[in-house]
Amino acid sequence: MKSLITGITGQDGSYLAELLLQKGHEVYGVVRRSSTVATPRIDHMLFPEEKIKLIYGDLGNGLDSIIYDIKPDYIINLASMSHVRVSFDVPIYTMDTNATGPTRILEAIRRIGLKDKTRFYQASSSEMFGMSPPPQSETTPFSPCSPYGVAKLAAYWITKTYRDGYGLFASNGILFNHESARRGETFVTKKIVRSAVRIKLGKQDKLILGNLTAKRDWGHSKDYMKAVIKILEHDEPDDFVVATGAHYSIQDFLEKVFAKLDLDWKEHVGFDSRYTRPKEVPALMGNPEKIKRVLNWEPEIGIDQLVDGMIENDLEEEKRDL
Ligand code: NAP
Ligand code: F7E
Repeated sequence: MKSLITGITGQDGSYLAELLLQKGHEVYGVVRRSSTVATPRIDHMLFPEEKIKLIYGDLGNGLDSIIYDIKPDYIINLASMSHVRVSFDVPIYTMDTNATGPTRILEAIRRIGLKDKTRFYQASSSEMFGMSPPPQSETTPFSPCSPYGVAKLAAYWITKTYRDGYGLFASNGILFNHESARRGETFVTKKIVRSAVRIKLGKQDKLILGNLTAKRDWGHSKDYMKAVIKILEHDEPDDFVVATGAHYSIQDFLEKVFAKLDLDWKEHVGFDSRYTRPKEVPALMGNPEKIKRVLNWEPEIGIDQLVDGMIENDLEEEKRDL
Protein backbone atom coordinates (compact mmCIF):
# COMPACT_ATOMS: atom_id res chain seq x y z
CA MET A 1 0.00 0.00 0.00
CA LYS A 2 1.25 3.46 -0.92
CA SER A 3 0.03 6.46 1.08
CA LEU A 4 0.61 10.08 0.17
CA ILE A 5 0.22 12.57 3.03
CA THR A 6 -0.02 16.31 2.47
CA GLY A 7 0.81 18.23 5.67
CA ILE A 8 3.19 15.48 6.84
CA THR A 9 5.36 18.02 8.71
CA GLY A 10 2.40 19.07 10.91
CA GLN A 11 1.15 17.63 14.20
CA ASP A 12 -1.30 15.16 12.62
CA GLY A 13 0.92 14.27 9.66
CA SER A 14 3.69 13.08 11.96
CA TYR A 15 1.42 10.72 13.96
CA LEU A 16 -0.33 9.47 10.84
CA ALA A 17 2.98 8.66 9.12
CA GLU A 18 4.06 6.63 12.18
CA LEU A 19 0.78 4.70 12.24
CA LEU A 20 0.83 3.96 8.49
CA LEU A 21 4.46 2.77 8.69
CA GLN A 22 3.41 0.40 11.49
CA LYS A 23 0.78 -0.99 9.10
CA GLY A 24 3.48 -1.63 6.48
CA HIS A 25 2.57 1.21 4.10
CA GLU A 26 5.08 2.96 1.85
CA VAL A 27 4.65 6.54 3.10
CA TYR A 28 5.20 9.59 0.89
CA GLY A 29 4.87 13.14 2.18
CA VAL A 30 4.54 16.52 0.49
CA VAL A 31 6.71 19.24 2.04
CA ARG A 32 7.09 22.92 1.28
CA ARG A 33 10.55 24.28 0.76
CA SER A 34 11.22 26.92 3.42
CA SER A 35 14.21 28.89 4.67
CA THR A 36 14.00 27.14 8.05
CA VAL A 37 13.88 23.39 8.61
CA ALA A 38 10.25 22.22 8.71
CA THR A 39 10.84 18.57 9.66
CA PRO A 40 11.46 18.39 13.46
CA ARG A 41 8.26 16.36 14.00
CA ILE A 42 9.27 13.76 11.40
CA ASP A 43 13.07 13.72 11.60
CA HIS A 44 12.97 10.40 13.50
CA MET A 45 11.44 8.83 10.35
CA LEU A 46 14.12 10.35 8.10
CA PHE A 47 17.34 9.71 10.07
CA PRO A 48 19.31 7.53 10.37
CA GLU A 49 17.04 5.38 8.22
CA GLU A 50 14.85 6.99 5.53
CA LYS A 51 11.52 5.36 6.45
CA ILE A 52 9.36 7.94 4.65
CA LYS A 53 9.93 9.66 1.31
CA LEU A 54 9.49 13.41 1.01
CA ILE A 55 8.62 15.28 -2.17
CA TYR A 56 8.65 19.07 -2.50
CA GLY A 57 5.25 20.46 -3.36
CA ASP A 58 2.49 22.85 -2.39
CA LEU A 59 -1.30 22.69 -2.39
CA GLY A 60 -1.11 25.75 -4.65
CA ASN A 61 0.08 23.78 -7.67
CA GLY A 62 2.04 20.84 -9.01
CA LEU A 63 0.40 18.08 -6.99
CA ASP A 64 -0.93 16.41 -10.16
CA SER A 65 2.51 15.28 -11.27
CA ILE A 66 3.28 13.92 -7.78
CA ILE A 67 0.00 11.98 -7.80
CA TYR A 68 0.66 10.79 -11.38
CA ASP A 69 4.15 9.53 -10.47
CA ILE A 70 3.21 7.77 -7.20
CA LYS A 71 -0.33 6.59 -7.99
CA PRO A 72 -1.09 6.21 -4.27
CA ASP A 73 -3.69 3.91 -2.76
CA TYR A 74 -4.48 6.58 -0.15
CA ILE A 75 -4.18 10.36 -0.40
CA ILE A 76 -4.65 12.00 2.98
CA ASN A 77 -5.04 15.76 2.70
CA LEU A 78 -3.93 17.23 6.01
CA ALA A 79 -2.23 20.32 4.57
CA SER A 80 -3.92 23.61 5.34
CA MET A 81 -3.55 27.12 6.69
CA SER A 82 -4.79 25.72 10.00
CA HIS A 83 -4.98 28.80 12.28
CA VAL A 84 -8.48 30.24 12.66
CA ARG A 85 -7.32 33.66 13.93
CA VAL A 86 -4.79 34.02 11.11
CA SER A 87 -7.41 33.12 8.50
CA PHE A 88 -8.99 36.55 9.14
CA ASP A 89 -5.65 38.14 8.15
CA VAL A 90 -5.12 36.02 5.02
CA PRO A 91 -8.61 35.05 3.80
CA ILE A 92 -7.71 34.70 0.12
CA TYR A 93 -4.66 32.52 0.81
CA THR A 94 -6.82 30.48 3.20
CA MET A 95 -9.50 29.92 0.55
CA ASP A 96 -6.90 28.99 -2.06
CA THR A 97 -5.03 26.52 0.16
CA ASN A 98 -7.90 25.04 2.16
CA ALA A 99 -10.67 24.98 -0.45
CA THR A 100 -9.11 25.08 -3.93
CA GLY A 101 -6.16 22.90 -2.75
CA PRO A 102 -8.26 19.78 -2.09
CA THR A 103 -10.24 20.47 -5.27
CA ARG A 104 -6.94 20.27 -7.20
CA ILE A 105 -6.23 16.87 -5.64
CA LEU A 106 -9.70 15.48 -6.36
CA GLU A 107 -9.53 16.70 -9.95
CA ALA A 108 -6.08 15.12 -10.36
CA ILE A 109 -7.39 11.76 -9.09
CA ARG A 110 -10.26 11.95 -11.59
CA ARG A 111 -8.27 13.15 -14.59
CA ILE A 112 -5.35 10.76 -14.10
CA GLY A 113 -7.90 7.92 -14.01
CA LEU A 114 -7.27 6.78 -10.42
CA LYS A 115 -10.96 6.78 -9.50
CA ASP A 116 -11.04 3.03 -8.78
CA LYS A 117 -7.61 2.88 -7.13
CA THR A 118 -7.09 5.92 -4.92
CA ARG A 119 -8.98 6.62 -1.69
CA PHE A 120 -9.07 10.28 -0.63
CA TYR A 121 -9.38 11.66 2.91
CA GLN A 122 -10.19 15.31 3.60
CA ALA A 123 -9.30 16.87 6.97
CA SER A 124 -12.59 18.59 7.68
CA SER A 125 -13.11 20.53 10.89
CA SER A 126 -15.61 21.21 13.67
CA GLU A 127 -15.07 24.90 12.80
CA MET A 128 -17.61 24.24 10.00
CA PHE A 129 -20.32 24.07 12.71
CA GLY A 130 -19.41 27.56 13.94
CA MET A 131 -22.48 29.11 15.56
CA SER A 132 -24.58 25.89 15.65
CA PRO A 133 -25.02 24.97 19.33
CA PRO A 134 -23.54 21.75 20.76
CA PRO A 135 -23.65 18.80 20.68
CA GLN A 136 -22.73 18.75 16.98
CA SER A 137 -23.08 15.61 14.85
CA GLU A 138 -23.04 14.66 11.14
CA THR A 139 -26.61 16.03 10.82
CA THR A 140 -26.05 19.40 12.56
CA PRO A 141 -26.45 22.39 10.18
CA PHE A 142 -23.15 24.05 9.28
CA SER A 143 -22.71 27.70 10.28
CA PRO A 144 -19.03 28.66 9.88
CA CYS A 145 -17.91 32.08 11.08
CA SER A 146 -14.29 32.46 9.95
CA PRO A 147 -12.54 32.32 6.57
CA TYR A 148 -10.99 29.07 7.85
CA GLY A 149 -14.40 27.54 8.60
CA VAL A 150 -15.85 28.69 5.28
CA ALA A 151 -12.90 27.28 3.29
CA LYS A 152 -13.09 23.96 5.15
CA LEU A 153 -16.81 23.78 4.40
CA ALA A 154 -16.15 24.30 0.68
CA ALA A 155 -13.59 21.47 0.83
CA TYR A 156 -16.10 19.26 2.67
CA TRP A 157 -18.71 19.82 -0.05
CA ILE A 158 -16.33 19.34 -2.97
CA THR A 159 -15.22 16.04 -1.41
CA LYS A 160 -18.85 14.93 -1.17
CA THR A 161 -19.52 16.20 -4.69
CA TYR A 162 -16.69 14.11 -6.21
CA ARG A 163 -17.93 11.10 -4.22
CA ASP A 164 -21.57 11.46 -5.29
CA GLY A 165 -20.92 12.82 -8.79
CA TYR A 166 -17.93 10.77 -10.00
CA GLY A 167 -17.96 7.76 -7.63
CA LEU A 168 -14.59 8.55 -6.03
CA PHE A 169 -13.80 6.96 -2.66
CA ALA A 170 -13.65 10.35 -0.91
CA SER A 171 -14.40 10.74 2.80
CA ASN A 172 -14.50 13.58 5.30
CA GLY A 173 -13.38 13.26 8.90
CA ILE A 174 -14.99 16.14 10.80
CA LEU A 175 -12.41 16.37 13.55
CA PHE A 176 -12.91 18.38 16.73
CA ASN A 177 -9.87 20.00 18.38
CA HIS A 178 -7.03 17.56 18.99
CA GLU A 179 -3.76 18.33 20.66
CA SER A 180 -0.51 16.69 21.76
CA ALA A 181 3.06 17.51 22.71
CA ARG A 182 3.57 18.12 18.96
CA ARG A 183 0.85 20.79 18.73
CA GLY A 184 1.88 24.05 17.05
CA GLU A 185 2.96 26.69 19.57
CA THR A 186 0.37 29.32 18.60
CA PHE A 187 -2.65 27.13 19.42
CA VAL A 188 -4.09 27.81 22.85
CA THR A 189 -3.38 24.48 24.60
CA LYS A 190 0.29 24.41 23.63
CA LYS A 191 0.67 28.13 24.36
CA ILE A 192 -0.77 27.61 27.87
CA VAL A 193 1.31 24.51 28.65
CA ARG A 194 4.55 25.95 27.28
CA SER A 195 4.09 29.22 29.18
CA ALA A 196 3.06 27.56 32.48
CA VAL A 197 6.14 25.33 32.32
CA ARG A 198 8.39 28.31 31.61
CA ILE A 199 6.78 30.27 34.48
CA LYS A 200 7.38 27.28 36.77
CA LEU A 201 11.06 27.22 35.75
CA GLY A 202 11.44 30.99 36.22
CA LYS A 203 12.00 31.62 32.48
CA GLN A 204 8.83 33.69 31.92
CA ASP A 205 6.54 35.94 34.03
CA LYS A 206 3.32 36.40 32.15
CA LEU A 207 1.02 34.55 29.77
CA ILE A 208 -1.14 36.81 27.59
CA LEU A 209 -4.32 35.30 26.16
CA GLY A 210 -7.57 36.33 24.46
CA ASN A 211 -11.08 34.99 25.14
CA LEU A 212 -11.22 32.49 28.01
CA THR A 213 -14.94 31.66 27.86
CA ALA A 214 -15.07 29.64 24.62
CA LYS A 215 -15.50 25.89 25.04
CA ARG A 216 -13.72 23.21 23.05
CA ASP A 217 -13.85 19.39 22.83
CA TRP A 218 -10.18 18.40 23.12
CA GLY A 219 -8.85 14.95 22.18
CA HIS A 220 -5.39 13.54 21.39
CA SER A 221 -4.00 13.74 17.85
CA LYS A 222 -2.73 10.13 17.88
CA ASP A 223 -6.21 8.78 18.74
CA TYR A 224 -7.71 10.91 15.98
CA MET A 225 -5.23 9.68 13.37
CA LYS A 226 -6.31 6.12 14.25
CA ALA A 227 -9.83 7.26 13.38
CA VAL A 228 -8.58 8.62 10.04
CA ILE A 229 -7.18 5.19 9.13
CA LYS A 230 -10.46 3.51 10.09
CA ILE A 231 -12.36 5.97 7.86
CA LEU A 232 -10.07 5.12 4.92
CA GLU A 233 -10.26 1.37 5.53
CA HIS A 234 -14.08 1.34 5.80
CA ASP A 235 -15.80 -0.56 2.99
CA GLU A 236 -17.53 2.58 1.72
CA PRO A 237 -16.71 6.31 1.65
CA ASP A 238 -18.61 8.36 4.23
CA ASP A 239 -18.35 11.34 6.60
CA PHE A 240 -17.69 10.99 10.34
CA VAL A 241 -17.53 13.29 13.35
CA VAL A 242 -14.44 12.51 15.46
CA ALA A 243 -14.72 13.88 19.01
CA THR A 244 -14.67 12.91 22.68
CA GLY A 245 -18.18 14.12 23.57
CA ALA A 246 -17.01 16.38 26.43
CA HIS A 247 -15.94 20.01 26.44
CA TYR A 248 -14.15 22.52 28.67
CA SER A 249 -13.64 26.27 28.58
CA ILE A 250 -10.22 27.80 27.92
CA GLN A 251 -10.27 28.91 31.57
CA ASP A 252 -10.92 25.29 32.70
CA PHE A 253 -7.88 24.18 30.68
CA LEU A 254 -5.80 27.02 32.10
CA GLU A 255 -6.76 26.14 35.69
CA LYS A 256 -6.00 22.47 35.12
CA VAL A 257 -2.51 23.08 33.69
CA PHE A 258 -1.47 25.65 36.32
CA ALA A 259 -2.86 23.51 39.19
CA LYS A 260 -0.83 20.51 37.97
CA LEU A 261 2.27 22.71 38.27
CA ASP A 262 1.22 24.12 41.70
CA LEU A 263 0.74 27.59 40.25
CA ASP A 264 -2.13 30.09 40.59
CA TRP A 265 -3.07 31.11 37.03
CA LYS A 266 -4.62 34.41 38.22
CA GLU A 267 -1.16 35.67 39.27
CA HIS A 268 0.27 35.19 35.79
CA VAL A 269 -2.40 35.54 33.09
CA GLY A 270 -3.15 38.79 31.26
CA PHE A 271 -5.44 39.76 28.37
CA ASP A 272 -4.69 41.26 24.95
CA SER A 273 -7.35 41.82 22.29
CA ARG A 274 -4.75 40.84 19.66
CA TYR A 275 -5.55 37.24 20.57
CA THR A 276 -9.31 37.58 20.04
CA ARG A 277 -11.08 36.99 16.73
CA PRO A 278 -13.51 39.24 14.81
CA LYS A 279 -16.04 36.47 15.37
CA GLU A 280 -15.66 33.66 17.90
CA VAL A 281 -17.03 30.10 17.82
CA PRO A 282 -18.53 29.94 21.33
CA ALA A 283 -18.90 26.21 22.00
CA LEU A 284 -17.91 22.99 20.25
CA MET A 285 -18.70 19.52 21.55
CA GLY A 286 -19.01 16.61 19.16
CA ASN A 287 -21.29 13.60 19.29
CA PRO A 288 -19.08 10.64 18.23
CA GLU A 289 -21.96 8.10 18.26
CA LYS A 290 -21.71 7.30 14.51
CA ILE A 291 -17.98 6.55 14.42
CA LYS A 292 -18.29 4.45 17.61
CA ARG A 293 -21.16 2.44 16.15
CA VAL A 294 -19.98 2.05 12.53
CA LEU A 295 -16.18 1.94 12.87
CA ASN A 296 -15.79 0.86 16.49
CA TRP A 297 -13.56 3.86 17.22
CA GLU A 298 -13.25 5.41 20.66
CA PRO A 299 -10.72 7.86 22.06
CA GLU A 300 -8.22 6.19 24.39
CA ILE A 301 -6.49 9.26 25.84
CA GLY A 302 -8.54 11.45 28.20
CA ILE A 303 -8.04 15.15 28.95
CA ASP A 304 -5.85 14.57 32.04
CA GLN A 305 -3.53 12.15 30.26
CA LEU A 306 -3.34 14.60 27.35
CA VAL A 307 -2.40 17.50 29.63
CA ASP A 308 0.09 15.39 31.63
CA GLY A 309 1.84 14.29 28.41
CA MET A 310 2.07 17.87 27.14
CA ILE A 311 3.46 19.13 30.48
CA GLU A 312 5.98 16.30 30.74
CA ASN A 313 7.26 16.93 27.22
CA ASP A 314 7.62 20.70 27.69
CA LEU A 315 9.30 20.32 31.10
CA GLU A 316 11.87 18.05 29.48
CA GLU A 317 12.46 20.43 26.54
CA GLU A 318 12.64 23.57 28.67
CA LYS A 319 14.97 21.96 31.23
CA ARG A 320 17.23 20.81 28.38
CA ASP A 321 17.42 24.45 27.19
CA LEU A 322 18.32 25.63 30.70
P1 NAP B 1 -0.61 21.85 11.44
O1 NAP B 1 0.22 21.25 12.54
O2 NAP B 1 -0.76 23.32 11.36
O3 NAP B 1 -0.04 21.29 10.05
C1 NAP B 1 -0.45 21.84 8.83
C2 NAP B 1 0.39 21.21 7.73
O4 NAP B 1 -0.03 21.75 6.47
C3 NAP B 1 1.90 21.47 7.84
O5 NAP B 1 2.59 20.33 7.44
C4 NAP B 1 2.11 22.59 6.83
O6 NAP B 1 3.42 22.66 6.33
C5 NAP B 1 1.14 22.15 5.75
N1 NAP B 1 0.79 23.21 4.80
C6 NAP B 1 0.25 24.42 5.08
N2 NAP B 1 0.04 25.11 3.95
C7 NAP B 1 0.45 24.33 2.92
C8 NAP B 1 0.50 24.46 1.52
N3 NAP B 1 0.07 25.58 0.91
N4 NAP B 1 0.99 23.44 0.77
C9 NAP B 1 1.43 22.31 1.37
N5 NAP B 1 1.43 22.10 2.70
C10 NAP B 1 0.93 23.11 3.47
O7 NAP B 1 -2.11 21.25 11.50
P2 NAP B 1 -2.65 19.92 12.23
O8 NAP B 1 -3.10 20.26 13.59
O9 NAP B 1 -1.68 18.81 12.00
O10 NAP B 1 -3.97 19.65 11.38
C11 NAP B 1 -3.97 18.83 10.22
C12 NAP B 1 -5.19 19.14 9.37
O11 NAP B 1 -6.38 18.91 10.11
C13 NAP B 1 -5.28 20.58 8.88
O12 NAP B 1 -5.88 20.57 7.60
C14 NAP B 1 -6.22 21.23 9.88
O13 NAP B 1 -6.86 22.35 9.29
C15 NAP B 1 -7.18 20.10 10.14
N6 NAP B 1 -7.82 20.08 11.45
C16 NAP B 1 -7.06 20.18 12.58
C17 NAP B 1 -7.68 20.10 13.82
C18 NAP B 1 -6.89 20.18 15.10
O14 NAP B 1 -7.49 20.40 16.16
N7 NAP B 1 -5.57 19.96 15.07
C19 NAP B 1 -9.07 19.89 13.90
C20 NAP B 1 -9.80 19.77 12.70
C21 NAP B 1 -9.15 19.84 11.49
P3 NAP B 1 4.59 23.52 7.09
O15 NAP B 1 5.15 22.60 8.15
O16 NAP B 1 5.52 23.81 5.98
O17 NAP B 1 3.92 24.73 7.68
O1 F7E C 1 -8.17 28.38 19.89
C1 F7E C 1 -9.16 30.87 22.38
C2 F7E C 1 -9.62 31.10 20.94
O2 F7E C 1 -6.38 28.53 18.18
C3 F7E C 1 -9.04 27.73 20.79
C4 F7E C 1 -7.39 24.42 14.91
O3 F7E C 1 -6.68 23.22 15.03
O4 F7E C 1 -9.27 23.57 16.14
C5 F7E C 1 -8.30 24.59 16.11
O5 F7E C 1 -8.92 25.86 16.03
C6 F7E C 1 -9.81 28.77 21.58
C7 F7E C 1 -10.48 29.85 20.73
O6 F7E C 1 -7.97 26.52 18.22
C8 F7E C 1 -5.93 32.47 22.80
O7 F7E C 1 -10.32 32.33 20.83
C9 F7E C 1 -7.82 32.44 23.84
O8 F7E C 1 -11.76 30.07 21.25
O9 F7E C 1 -6.26 26.71 19.94
P1 F7E C 1 -7.07 27.55 19.04
P2 F7E C 1 -9.29 26.71 17.34
O10 F7E C 1 -9.49 28.10 16.91
O11 F7E C 1 -10.42 26.06 18.08
C10 F7E C 1 -10.13 23.52 14.99
C11 F7E C 1 -11.09 22.36 15.17
C12 F7E C 1 -9.38 23.49 13.72
O12 F7E C 1 -9.83 22.91 12.73
C13 F7E C 1 -8.20 24.40 13.61
O13 F7E C 1 -7.33 23.99 12.56
O14 F7E C 1 -8.89 29.47 22.42
N1 F7E C 1 -7.95 31.62 22.76
N2 F7E C 1 -6.61 32.98 23.88
C14 F7E C 1 -6.79 31.61 22.09
N3 F7E C 1 -6.40 30.96 20.98
C15 F7E C 1 -5.13 31.14 20.55
N4 F7E C 1 -4.70 30.48 19.45
N5 F7E C 1 -4.25 31.98 21.20
C16 F7E C 1 -4.60 32.68 22.34
O15 F7E C 1 -3.82 33.42 22.89
